[in-house]
Amino acid sequence: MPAALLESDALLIVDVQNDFCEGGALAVPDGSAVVPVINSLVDRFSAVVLTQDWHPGGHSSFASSHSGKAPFETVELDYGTQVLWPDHCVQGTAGAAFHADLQTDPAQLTVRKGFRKGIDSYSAFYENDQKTPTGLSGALRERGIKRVFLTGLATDFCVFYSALDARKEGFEVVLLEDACRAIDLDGSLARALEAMKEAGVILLKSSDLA
Ligand code: VGL
Ligand code: ZN
Repeated sequence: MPAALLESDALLIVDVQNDFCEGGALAVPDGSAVVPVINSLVDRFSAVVLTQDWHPGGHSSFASSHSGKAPFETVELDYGTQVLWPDHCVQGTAGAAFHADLQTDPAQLTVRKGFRKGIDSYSAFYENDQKTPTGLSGALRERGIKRVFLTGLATDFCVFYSALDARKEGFEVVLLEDACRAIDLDGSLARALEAMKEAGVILLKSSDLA
């Protein structure tokens, strides 16, 4: 089922940052493999948006901010259960920079997220309280975007929550599976793929684009 690209399509490149790639603080297995795939796509879309995980030091999603807690344990925050992570993507650090080989020049907008100390933000659209918008929906709508193609890291966290929120916001959503890689914590990848399919997200490969 090849998909022909339209003017009303946007490419969303989620968190292709050094800390999520090999050697980074929260490395996603094979994370940098998404870079050449995404680079082959950026010139095919007229709307290209990057997201950048962008935490202040001491962020509430860091295990180091909770005494007695280790990375990948959970904690209850005001807005619900939060997975705790190693310190990562701290504002202005090399780990927060985009992968050096990622072609960022064609992107017109960068959405930074997770910059409020007390609240994490996986989704490119809403923070983890599911109420605080990033402004991305409005930006896409004002440009006439109807369909969002999702790529980047990690399939089962930031890409996943972005996909669900994009559906809630009324966009058609395509997940380009070979342009994403997962953290896969306790089966989170399988759960995310199932939930995305249920929400009407279409799973394709970059080679399916006509
Ligand atoms: C992400 C965990 C914490 C992601 C960001 O980009 O998927 N995951 N911060
Ligand atoms: Zn983060």
